[in-house]
Amino acid sequence: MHKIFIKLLATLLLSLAAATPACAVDEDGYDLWLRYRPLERAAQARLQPQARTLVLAGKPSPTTQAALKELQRGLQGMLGSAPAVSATIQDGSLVLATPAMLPELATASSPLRAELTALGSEGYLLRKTRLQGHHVTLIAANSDIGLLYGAFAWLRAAVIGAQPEAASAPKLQLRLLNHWDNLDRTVERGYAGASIWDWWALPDITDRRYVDYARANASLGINGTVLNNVNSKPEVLTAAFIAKAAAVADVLRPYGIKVYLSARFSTPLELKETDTADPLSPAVQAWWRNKADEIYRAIPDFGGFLVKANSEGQPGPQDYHRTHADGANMLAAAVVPHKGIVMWRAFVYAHGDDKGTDRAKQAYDEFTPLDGKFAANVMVQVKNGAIDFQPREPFHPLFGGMPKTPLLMEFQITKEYLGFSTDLAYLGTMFEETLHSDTKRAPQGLTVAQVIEGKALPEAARQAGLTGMAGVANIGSDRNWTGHHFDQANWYAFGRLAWDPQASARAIAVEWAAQTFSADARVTAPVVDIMMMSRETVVDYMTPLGLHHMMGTGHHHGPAPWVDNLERPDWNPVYYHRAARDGIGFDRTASGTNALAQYAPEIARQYADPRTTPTQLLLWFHHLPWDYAMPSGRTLWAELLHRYDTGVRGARELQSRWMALRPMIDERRHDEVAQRLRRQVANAELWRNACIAYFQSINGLPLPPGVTPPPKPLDYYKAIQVPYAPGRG
Ligand code: GCW
Repeated sequence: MHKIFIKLLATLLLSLAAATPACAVDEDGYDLWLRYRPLERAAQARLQPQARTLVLAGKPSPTTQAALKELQRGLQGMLGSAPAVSATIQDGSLVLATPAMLPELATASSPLRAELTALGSEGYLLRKTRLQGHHVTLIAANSDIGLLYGAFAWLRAAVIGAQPEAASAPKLQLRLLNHWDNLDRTVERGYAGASIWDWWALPDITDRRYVDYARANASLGINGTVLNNVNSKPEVLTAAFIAKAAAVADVLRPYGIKVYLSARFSTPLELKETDTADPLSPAVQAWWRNKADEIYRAIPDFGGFLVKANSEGQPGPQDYHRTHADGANMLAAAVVPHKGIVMWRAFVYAHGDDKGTDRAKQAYDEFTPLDGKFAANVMVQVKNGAIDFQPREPFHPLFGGMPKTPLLMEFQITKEYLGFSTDLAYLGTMFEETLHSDTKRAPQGLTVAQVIEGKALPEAARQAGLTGMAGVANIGSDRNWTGHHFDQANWYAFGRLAWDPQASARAIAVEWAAQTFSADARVTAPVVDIMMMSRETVVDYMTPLGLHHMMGTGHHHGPAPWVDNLERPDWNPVYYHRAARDGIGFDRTASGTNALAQYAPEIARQYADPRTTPTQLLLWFHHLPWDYAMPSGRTLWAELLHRYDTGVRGARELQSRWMALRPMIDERRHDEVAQRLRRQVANAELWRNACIAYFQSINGLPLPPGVTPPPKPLDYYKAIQVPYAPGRG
C-alpha cells in the first residue's frame, strides 16, 4: 500500500515537473510581452537557420538601429546567442530592406514591388525568399519605421511559434495613447503608481523607462502619445515645459512615436499674455500661432493638440458664445503650417442638465450641427459610448452621426469603472464589441470600425486619411507598468486594435498570453479562457442588463446606487437607474428622452420595443416593471438577481481557474495575480450585496427561493467609505 502510494506520488511529481515550463523563474512583469525567453529545442532548431546573420541593406538610422537591436535582443533571449550584424547577404540572413536600400525590390520585375506599394508608409512584409542568389528571410517595408514594425512582427511570430504574417499595414493613421498624467506626476484615473513622465527631472534627465515604453508601443504600432491630462494646465505650454516635452520626443522619435500635448483653451489668458481667450480675437489667434511656431522649433514633428473644452468645468469657446468648431478651427489654423492636427473631444455635457435633458444626448445634439464645419486638420474625438466608459455602453450615436467629420475613437484602457487595477477584466472584448457594432448608416451599414476607418467620409476627406484611435493609458511607474499583470493585455489589445480595428479580441488574447506567460497551449488556453470571460463577469456583478453609472462618488470605486445628492442631477446614480416602486431603467425611447432617435432608424425601431432590444442593453433604453417577463422566463427582478449571482460566481471561477495554473506560472506573477483575484471576489460580493439590498429597499419585493439575502443591512453598505482611493489626480 505504502509503496503504491510513493509510486503514485512520484509519478504525480514527475508529471508536474514535465508540465512546468522551463521559464517558471520569478518575473516582475517589467518586460511586458517582450520577454524573449528561451525557446524549446525544436523551436530553436526551426528559428536558427532563419537568422544566422542580420543584414541591414542600407545606411543605418536610429530607427533601423532600434530594429537591429531588438532582433538581437530577441534572438539572444530565444536562442541563447545573438547573430552578428553583417554587411553582406548570405544564406540564412535575416535581411531588413526598403526599396530605396535594395533597388532590386523596386525593379519592375520584382514580384514584391506591387505588394510593397500597397503597404503604404508604415506597413511591412515578411517573406522567405531569394536575394542575390541566397536563401534569406526578408523584412521589407517602404520606410524605416515599417522595418521596425516588421522586426517586431517577426519576433512575435517567433515567440508564439506562428507563421509570420505575410504582409500587414495599419488601417488607421493615428494610433495614440492619451495620458491623463498631471505635471505633479499624479495620474487622473491612474492605478499603476505615479506618472512615468518625471517632469521635474526633465529635460536634463530622461528615464531609461522611456525607451522601454517606446519599444513596447512600437511593438504594437502605436505612433503617438499625448503626454498630459486633458484637464490641462497653462504651464504645459510655457517654454520650460516645451523643452521637457521635446526631451521626451527625442527619446520616442526613433520608435516612430510623435508627441502631442493637451492644451487648455484659456492658456494665453491665464498666462496673462492676452486679455481674453475668445477664439475670434486676432490677438488670441496670433498668440496660438506664435505658440505653435515655438513648439515646432523645439519639436519639429510635434503631432498637435488634444482639447477638452466646455466640459466638466474646463474653459472653451462657449465661454465667448462661440462654437466648438470656432475653437477647434482657431487652433487648427495655428498648427496647419506645420502639418499639425487638433483632436477636439466630444465628451461634453455642459448644457441642459437641470432641464431634464438626458446627458447621453448632449454630445450628439451639440456636435451634429457642426458636421462639415471643422477645418481639414481637425478630428473630433468621441468616447466609445455616450456616457462615460461604463462596463457596457451601446456605441456612441455620433459614430454614424457626423459623416463629414473624421472621428477619432477614444477608449479608456485604464479601468476607472471596471475595478481599477485590482479586478481582472480583459477589455479586448469590450473594444471589439463597440468596433463591430453596426451603425446601420448609409451607404450599406457601416460598423463603428469602418466609420473610424473613414469609410463614411466624402472622397476628399478620405484621401486626406485622418483616421485614428486613442486609448486613455493605464501605464504608470509600477514595476509591471500597469498594476495588474493582466492589465498589460489591455494596453496590448488597444494597440493591436488600433492597427487593425477589425482584428479579433480572442486572437489578440492568444497572442498576448503566449508572449506574456508561455506559448505552451496548456498555459495559453486557460489564460485566454480567463480573459474572455472576465469583462462579462465584471458587467454582471457591477452593472448588468444595461444599468450604468452606479459607482461611488468621486473615486468611482465600488457600488453606490443610492447616491442622489450631488450638485448636478446627472452625476447621481439614481438619475441613471431610475429604480422606483414601479420598475427600473432609463426610458430613452420616444416616451422618455428619445435618445434612441439619435441612432439610425433601423436601430431606433428595433430598440423601441424592449422585446427586440438586446438584453444586455435593456435598462439602458427602457424603464420596465419589476415583474416584466424576461426571455429567460424569469421576472426582471429575478433576472437582475440572477445576473448579480452569475457575476459573483464568475469572479470565483476566474480565481479557481487561475489557481489551477499555479504549477505552470512563475511564483511571483502567479501570486500577484492571485492576491488581486481574492480581492476581486470580495469586490464582486460587495457589488452584488449592496445593489440587491438597495433595490430591495426600493421595490419591497421578496427574494425568490435560492437567492441568498445580503449578509448586512443596506445602511452598512451605504456607510462604507474609501478615502484616499487612487486615481483622483
Ligand atoms: O468622467 C470622466 C472621468 C474624469 C475625466 C473625464 C474626461 C479627465 O471621471 O476623470 O477627466 O471623464 O474624460 O474628460
